[in-house]
Amino acid sequence: MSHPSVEDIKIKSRGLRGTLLEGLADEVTGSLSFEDQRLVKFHGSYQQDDRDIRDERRRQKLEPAHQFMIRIRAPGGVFTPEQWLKLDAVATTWANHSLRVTTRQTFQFHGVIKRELKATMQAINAAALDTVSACGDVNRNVLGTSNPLQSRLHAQVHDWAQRLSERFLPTTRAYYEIWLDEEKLADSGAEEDPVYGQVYLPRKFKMAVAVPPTNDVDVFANDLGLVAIVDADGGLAGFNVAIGGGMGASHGDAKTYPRLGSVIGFVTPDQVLAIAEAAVTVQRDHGDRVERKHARFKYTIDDLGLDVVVAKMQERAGFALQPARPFAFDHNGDRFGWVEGEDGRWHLTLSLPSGRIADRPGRPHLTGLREIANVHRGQFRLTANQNLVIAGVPAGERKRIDALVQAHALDGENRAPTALARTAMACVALPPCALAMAEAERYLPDFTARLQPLLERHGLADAPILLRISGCPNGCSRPYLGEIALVGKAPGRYNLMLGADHRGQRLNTLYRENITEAEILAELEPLFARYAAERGAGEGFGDFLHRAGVVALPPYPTQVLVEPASRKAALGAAA
Ligand code: SRM
Ligand code: SF4
Repeated sequence: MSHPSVEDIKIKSRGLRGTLLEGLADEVTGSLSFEDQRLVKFHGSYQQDDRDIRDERRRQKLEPAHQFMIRIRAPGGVFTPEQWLKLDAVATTWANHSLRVTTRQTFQFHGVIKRELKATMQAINAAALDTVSACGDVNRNVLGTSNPLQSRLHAQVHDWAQRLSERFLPTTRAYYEIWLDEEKLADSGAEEDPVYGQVYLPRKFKMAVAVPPTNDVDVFANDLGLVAIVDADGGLAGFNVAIGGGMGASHGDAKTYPRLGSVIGFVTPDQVLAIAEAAVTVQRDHGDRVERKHARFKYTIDDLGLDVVVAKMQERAGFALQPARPFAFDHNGDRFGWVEGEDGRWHLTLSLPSGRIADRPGRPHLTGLREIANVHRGQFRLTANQNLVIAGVPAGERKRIDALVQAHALDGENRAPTALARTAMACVALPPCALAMAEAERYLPDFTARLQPLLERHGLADAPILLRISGCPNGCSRPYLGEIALVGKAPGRYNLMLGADHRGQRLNTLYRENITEAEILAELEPLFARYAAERGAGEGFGDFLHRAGVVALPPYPTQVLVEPASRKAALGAAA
């Protein structure tokens, strides 16, 4: 039996309701119907199954061990200690006893079963949080440079992440009716949605706001990226706008590729919402609604032409973009350890292994952070690199936080992991991800442990090399921006990608295809030897590989150049 298309499902869904209420009440199966599985994504949840036991259950003629992943909407990734404690309770009551920080600055829960899905959503809502638009063909969680408490500018920019998120929420009340038992209003199922209409977007849409010199959100990996530009007084002058970033690709399908955003000009703060709406609606009206693999904004832009899309955006926004202004990113990682904010409060960035917060032997991270939440009076900030900032700590409280960090092996000064492990990222992959072709999160610690001795052999123990692993080419850990990246091809086999910069401005290139761990290590060791012997002062591994001619630029737009400042030149540089 052939399934209806996602476009049909959206149109017939009566504002994303479908038969979700009936499906949730059906106790015969732990699964939702095909249609409702597509719709539940818009409410922030994915139906999955535990792939570790999939074959065994099939042999036993049982249905798969269905479970749900739930993703929170948290623009800029800010949580209060009270919210932390409530989310910890959700994790330990309904989910798999872990909180998972994602590469888009929010939390996911894994392992929630269908009959507890509603209670879990209600518990999340009781923490004054929601999951609306965390997944689905809508604007997703908006990223904002960490840390909003660090300076006035960071706070202003964080505010934009919030405003963009709220501006592009769907108007349907379906979420409130289905999960929170809200009474149906007269227009239930027929609410007008001026941005999304009945068909929503052809595909997911992602936005990020970055504050140079730190590109910790990988702003150019987003459909719409905003780069904050500072005025003479250190305030926010406006943003450079970049469009068409995206990571996803499919092995062996040349029509799909990662792409970095093209810088198309500058807008003042009062123009931000209009230009964002122009980008979203151009994609809504011109994106591919037939081939989902080819439906992201990046393909719309490349198919129509960047200039055509920019002209359409300007027409819809009602103004012309100003020339892009100069900016410079120096890094796309997090800055670990304590840093003092403008107001004298302190912020501690901790590295979390693949963002997973759980109690493991020798690493009681879930307990440790619960204890910190019990005494902390500031905020928790998630980073888009799957790390955590304990933010807004008065100087006098630092000692207490440090003691808890160290007592729970949470990356205190004494237990710092290697530079490699600190900055490495891996996507979730197996066992819950239906699309995983190889391990990622579970494999990262083994791989870094095997790579580290090679680095040490060449005096590179502390070299800040950016490693990213994804279980498939969809690129959820933004692997195409890793100086070294493994992209899953099959169990135990990866494509080895090399040569991104560490500023999020140049994609890497396929170096070796479909190879095993032993082959990966054998390929990397001679490159480490050359890097150790030939690198220039401060030269990153990816930059070195380019200078040495080990990798070449791939044939698609891979570089975001900063200069010169005119829009025309910026367009040329990015094309
Ligand atoms: Fe992703 C699909 C996990 C960030 C590109 N992603 C998935 C699904 C939902 C698998 C599925 O469709 O069945 C994964 C669920 C696994 C699980 O159990 O959690 C999944 N993506 C994740 C997370 C949790 C990875 C992580 O380790 O943190 C990230 C959640 C972000 C969030 O909080 O919203 C996550 N995904 C990303 C990113 C990175 C980013 O946005 O900065 C990308 C690349 C950027 C981009 O969108 O181009 C990304 N995910 C994809 C794609 C490819 C989309 C495409 O354009 O082709 C898919 C597949 C799809 O949509 O069909 C996908
Ligand atoms: Fe799953 Fe692939 Fe995303 Fe990893 S990159 S979480 S394997 S979809």
